[in-house]
Amino acid sequence: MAEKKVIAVIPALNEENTISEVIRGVKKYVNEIILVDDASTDKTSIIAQREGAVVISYKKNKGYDKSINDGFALAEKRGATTISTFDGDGQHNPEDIPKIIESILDGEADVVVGKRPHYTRIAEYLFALVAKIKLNIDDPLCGLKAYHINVYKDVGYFDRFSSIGTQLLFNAKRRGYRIVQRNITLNERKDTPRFGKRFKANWKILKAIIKILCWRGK
Ligand SMILES: Nc1nc2c(ncn2[C@@H]2O[C@H](COP(=O)(O)OP(=O)(O)OP(=O)(O)O)[C@@H](O)[C@H]2O)c(=O)[nH]1
Ligand SMILES: [Mg+2]
Repeated sequence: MAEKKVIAVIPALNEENTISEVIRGVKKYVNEIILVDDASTDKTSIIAQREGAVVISYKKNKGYDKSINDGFALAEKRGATTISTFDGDGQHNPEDIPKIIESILDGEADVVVGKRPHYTRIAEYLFALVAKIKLNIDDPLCGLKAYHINVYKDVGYFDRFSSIGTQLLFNAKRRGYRIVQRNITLNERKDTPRFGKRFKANWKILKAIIKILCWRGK
C-alpha cells in the first residue's frame, strides 16, 4: 500500500500572534504544513517559514476559500493522502488532530468534520440545521476538517463560490463518500475575527447557505 502523508492547510490573515505556536503544535501530528498567507500586513509569512511551514503568499487578498483552493492543489502536488484544514488563530487545539484524521487513516471514513462545543453567530446555527438535514453533520463551518485525497481528486476543487469551506463537504456527500463528525475543543479568540464583525460575518454565512442550497452544478 502507498505510504500515507498527512498535510495540514492553514489559511491565515494577520495571525502573527498565534501562528508560531499553532505551527509548532500542528507539526507534531502531520507530515507537512502549508500555510496560505492572504496578503497579511504583519509577520505571519516570515514566522510561518521560520517554523518550517511551506508558505504560499499573496500580494493581494484572495479570500478564505481561494486560499484553501491553492493550499489543497499544492498539497496534492506534494503527495498528500489526507488533507486537513486548521485555523491559524489559536482557537483549535493540535491535540484534536489525531481524532480528526484517524478514521481516514484507518479507511473508515472519507471526510471528518470537527464539531465545536458552541457557535458564535446566529447564521452558524442556521447552517448547522441545513447541514444536519443534508449531511447529518452539525458544524459545517468548523475550520478543522480532514479529507481523503481521493475525495478532492474526484471533485477536482475545494471551492468555487465562497462556501466558507463547505462545498467539498457537500460535494463529498453528493458523491456518496462517508462523512463522520468528531467533537473538538475550542479556545476563545484573543482578538477580532478575521472573518468580519457580526453583521458582515452573518451575511457571508447566509450567502454561503443560499449558494449551497441553490447549487446544482458539479
Ligand atoms: N487566507 C485567508 N485566511 C483567512 C481569511 N479570513 C480569515 N482567515 C483565516 O481563517 C481562519 C479562521 O478565521 P477566523 O476569523 O478565526 O474565523 P472564525 O474562527 O470562524 O471566527 P471566530 O469564531 O469569530 O474566531 C484563521 O486562521 C484566519 O486567519 C482570508 O481572507 N484569507
Ligand atoms: Mg477563529
